[in-house]
Amino acid sequence: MQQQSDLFGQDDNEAPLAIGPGAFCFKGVIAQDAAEILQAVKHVVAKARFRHLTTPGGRRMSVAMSNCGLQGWVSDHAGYRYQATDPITGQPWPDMPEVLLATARSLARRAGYDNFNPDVCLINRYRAGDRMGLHQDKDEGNVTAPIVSLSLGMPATFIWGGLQRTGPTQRFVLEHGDAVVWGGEDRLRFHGVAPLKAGEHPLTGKCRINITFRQTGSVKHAVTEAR
Ligand code: MD3
Ligand code: FE
Repeated sequence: MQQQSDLFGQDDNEAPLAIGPGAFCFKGVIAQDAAEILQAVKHVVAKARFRHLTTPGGRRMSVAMSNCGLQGWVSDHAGYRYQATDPITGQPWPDMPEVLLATARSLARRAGYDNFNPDVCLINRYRAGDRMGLHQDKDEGNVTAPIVSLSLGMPATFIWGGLQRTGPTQRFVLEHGDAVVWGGEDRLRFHGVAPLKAGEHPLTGKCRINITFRQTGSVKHAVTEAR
């Protein structure tokens, strides 16, 4: 990984922006590593292709997904879950590329979450109009570990609510190169993504790539305390 940010990103040692008691945003922090990260994504999806999962209720998700790591998030008529094999190929998910693991661990540590050991890396691909409805991420056995998210390519409006589905929401834009770490009391907040606007980015074309790192608790010796 390179050691300097671009003109508009945060420096490697700069404190992140606290957007909640346990949530921290690093604007532009991965912009310099974007090409390398996208290369790693390309490598993963060559083995575990992007696919549209079906919700337990039978709806096709507009966002296309893939995974790497020891576990992957899947959804079908039977429910949402993590599993060690790709349902399309029956094979284990591709290994988590070192650049992805190192980036996630470094960002978690900088946000105050030491010993983050993600065993899941979920890769989301948004095209124009694709959205993600308000939801909580609670399928991980270990909700004391944070989630680290990386945004690449087209910008998206992120919607952030509270611990109940109804109630006030905040919106902010996640842009190319941004990373956010969500832990502590913000870990179980409802959140979603507004429909992606059409456009193009030099590195990703017409899409947005979001990468989230999670710890399901299946990693042996994982430290489960957030701080
Ligand atoms: C806030 N992805 O994959 S990442 C998801 O941009 C997901 O693709 C969105 O929500 C995306 O589940 C948002 C940011 C994010 C991830 C996890 C969170 C925000 C979060 C967990 C708790 C609170
Ligand atoms: Fe989520």
